[in-house]
Amino acid sequence: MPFDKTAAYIGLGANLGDPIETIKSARSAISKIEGIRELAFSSLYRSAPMGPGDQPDYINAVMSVETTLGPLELLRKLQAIETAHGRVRKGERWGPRTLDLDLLLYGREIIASEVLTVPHPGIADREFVLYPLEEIAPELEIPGKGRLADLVRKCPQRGLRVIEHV
Ligand code: PH2
Ligand code: MG
Ligand code: MG
Repeated sequence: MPFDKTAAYIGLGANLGDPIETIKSARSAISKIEGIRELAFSSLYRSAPMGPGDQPDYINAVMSVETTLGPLELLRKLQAIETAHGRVRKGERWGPRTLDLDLLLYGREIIASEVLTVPHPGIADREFVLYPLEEIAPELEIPGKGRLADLVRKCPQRGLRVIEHV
């Protein structure tokens, strides 16, 4: 039986250990999940930490995939990859982490459940999400929040910069 494919967007972030290697390894792990095909991957960006300032800069990127997995199945797979990369959940809000994988968008769906909010609640005001997202999907419309290009224009860059083309 054929399954419907949905385009999903995933935000990748890391600021402990070797963040660049971790992001690359996570990309590869995500691409290998059964039921997922990578569509696009942004440049790697360096960004100042949002939240507590006493933590290293982050490396961030955004990828788009096509998937036959449902949103919760996809979330669970991403969480397993976070754990496999040494992620320890300490419950500190916006604290440092070896790997953070955020499900930013799942098709045009709006989801508000206890375990998953899509579009990601921070999507509209995070330069380290909006700019990489615009790089790979300039025409994107964020369900409930408007055109990506308009959100980018309203979001200061805060020193965000491209570090590597991959
Ligand atoms: N993630 C956080 C907290 N702060 N800051 C930047 N620059 N990039 C992130 O990905 C990030 C953050 C928690 O998920
Ligand atoms: Mg996050
Ligand atoms: Mg997260």
